[in-house]
Amino acid sequence: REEDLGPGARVLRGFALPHDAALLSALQGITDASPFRHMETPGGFRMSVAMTSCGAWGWVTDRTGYRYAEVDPVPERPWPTMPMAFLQLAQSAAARAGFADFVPDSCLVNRYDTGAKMSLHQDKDERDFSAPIVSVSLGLPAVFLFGGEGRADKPLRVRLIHGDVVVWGGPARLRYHGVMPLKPGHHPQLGAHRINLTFRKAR
Ligand code: MD5
Ligand code: FE
Repeated sequence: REEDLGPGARVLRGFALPHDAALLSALQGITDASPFRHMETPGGFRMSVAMTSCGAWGWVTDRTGYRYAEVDPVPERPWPTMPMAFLQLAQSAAARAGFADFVPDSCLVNRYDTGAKMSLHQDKDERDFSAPIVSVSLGLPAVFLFGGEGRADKPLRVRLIHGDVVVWGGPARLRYHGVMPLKPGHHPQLGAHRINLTFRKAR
């Protein structure tokens, strides 16, 4: 139930399954305080993925650019604290993949509704690329695009389902990646949605 997608990229199939109820319960607390919203890119496009964050730093985008912010601009309050269940899962997954001391200070929560997608991009807004990124898939399945070091490199397609965790580090940390448009469907816990928890060390 573990496979390397390439150097530095390991899938832990079902790793989050024993914790899914605790994760979803904690997520409700986060979205009560900092609701999902569709942010605007610097180029003026509305993102199809709805987002919120928890932890000291939340990733935001608006007409002025992409950045990490300590204050959620929607309620104009700090982001919700990272729940212990989130932190423990991220740390144990990172350790399992060989990153012993991962201390994320940010968890971006992405909600994909039918048709929502993420175009190929790199995660470059963090200060230290030596820390890995841990991503937890919940709800509907999605086809993840795992590209190369250049935008034009043909991506590998990886199906990620509820409970799968991927740890991206070392040589995979700056690879291009994206998510194909979400197919319609129904998940017993999340209905028509896919949720991805993206744990990062921002600062
Ligand atoms: C998602 N989110 O499924 C993904 C999971 C984002 C984002 O891409 O920026 O919110 S994180 C996937 C990731 C991170 C860092 C490196 C690589 C993949 N990679 O090398 O492919 O919503
Ligand atoms: Fe990304």
